[in-house]
Amino acid sequence: MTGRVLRVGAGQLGPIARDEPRHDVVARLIALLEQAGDRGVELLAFPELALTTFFPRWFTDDVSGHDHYFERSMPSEETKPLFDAATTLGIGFSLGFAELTEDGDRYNSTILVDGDGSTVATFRKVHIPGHQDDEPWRPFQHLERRYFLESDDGFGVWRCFGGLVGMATCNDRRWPETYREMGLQGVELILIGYNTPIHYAPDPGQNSLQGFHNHLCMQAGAYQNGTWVVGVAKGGTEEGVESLAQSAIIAPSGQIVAQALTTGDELIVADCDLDSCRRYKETLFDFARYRRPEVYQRIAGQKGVIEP
Ligand code: ING
Repeated sequence: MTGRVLRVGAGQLGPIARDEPRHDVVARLIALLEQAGDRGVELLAFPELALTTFFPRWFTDDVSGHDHYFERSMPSEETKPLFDAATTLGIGFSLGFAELTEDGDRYNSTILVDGDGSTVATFRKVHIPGHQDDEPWRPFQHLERRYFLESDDGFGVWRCFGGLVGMATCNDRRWPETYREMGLQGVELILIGYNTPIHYAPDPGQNSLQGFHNHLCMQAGAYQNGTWVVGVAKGGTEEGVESLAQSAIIAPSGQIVAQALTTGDELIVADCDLDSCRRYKETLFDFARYRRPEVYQRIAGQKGVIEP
């Protein structure tokens, strides 16, 4: 290792039951945090919606029917022990949670907290997959478009942990624009939590490819933008739905340097040399030298396909 090495962890979670109290989940998160402390981790990434079961799999007539899964403040009374433990250990972390704002807006959010306990930023998921209304033909729902707004904040990058850190959430990782938006800000580490059911009702033929697609999009995003990527799952069979685990830490080369072995609560760790990003940012992907935005109008200006 030569440069600015940041020891990063991914705190993968196994299933969270529908009625599992926040207190019990926070205890699981703190257990992972303590394992991370034993291994000298400086920044620990937790999954998307890490405090509760993936509730968009169930339809409620009134959208507020799931509001008990949302946080009205972060930290809250139930999550404060996690923040306190992290500050005591001097470990920064990212935590996915369902955010209910004072205005009554609902977002699929992730908070990034520095090692001294200060909040760096809160990211709100940009690409919201799934559907809006009950579709009884499905074995389970994916109603994120019913319960979460699409964030218009886009993708930020923050100077913290000795480098440039960004965030994305689950479906965001499937869109190349996600990585490039942060790549154009010089990002060196992207933290991505996900909850990904193996079964994809619109095309079950993709089920067997979920693991391949999961790593494909994150490895490509890492390589094409010269950045580290941490993908951290809530996996296992949660309320009867088999969800992808396979958390991974990916180098700017696109190589997977650490990967979860189980589908349960599991810590994986890697020493991320942030200076190694330059091997790609200053050669193949020297954006200032090689990119051609003057011929990319469609990417930013057009939503759907317009055939010739
Ligand atoms: N989950 C899924 C994801 O993008 C999904 C939605 C599932 C898409 C299966 C394709 C196949 O990983 C979330 N929470 O975005």
